Amino acid sequence: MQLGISMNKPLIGIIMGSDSDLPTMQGAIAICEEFDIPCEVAIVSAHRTPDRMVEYAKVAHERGIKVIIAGAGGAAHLPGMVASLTPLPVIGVPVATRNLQGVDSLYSIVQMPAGIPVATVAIGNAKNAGLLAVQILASHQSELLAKVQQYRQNLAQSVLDKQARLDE
Ligand code: RP5
Repeated sequence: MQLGISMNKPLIGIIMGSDSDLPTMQGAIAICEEFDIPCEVAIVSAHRTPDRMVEYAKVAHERGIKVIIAGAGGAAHLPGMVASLTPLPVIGVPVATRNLQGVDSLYSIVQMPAGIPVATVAIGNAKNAGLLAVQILASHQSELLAKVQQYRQNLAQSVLDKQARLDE
């Protein structure tokens, strides 16, 4: 199928319901780049292109994808529908909407009935979705696990640096 941006042998699939979700989803793309994880980016709408969604989700694991990050807004059924069609872990990103500020997206994604989980991050927090996807991959890759630990150390150091500037 014709996808959007795709690197060689992508391990993380980043999909979204509309190109209007892209600014939000950049957070996940940036994390893949930071950790040097090949990813693919595609617009896959659950209600506008349902056949494309089914096609994407059913064969993603056969193409070597290990984790899918799915962002959507409003009646955000994309992450749940994709999760129902793939054995891969799916991380949902609730995209903020104009009228309900993303509370609608959050509830649509987080309230999956038992049996088909979607790991849901905070409204608009695609960065955490990217980090969670990297950590899932890192659980069986020691080199990547070391990078995650280094990332955490850097976070801690940045707090200490801020404190040091305050103390000056
Ligand atoms: C959802 O509808 C998309 O995920 C997007 O967040 C929202 C609005 O889409 P557009 O009207 O901007 O294309 O399907």
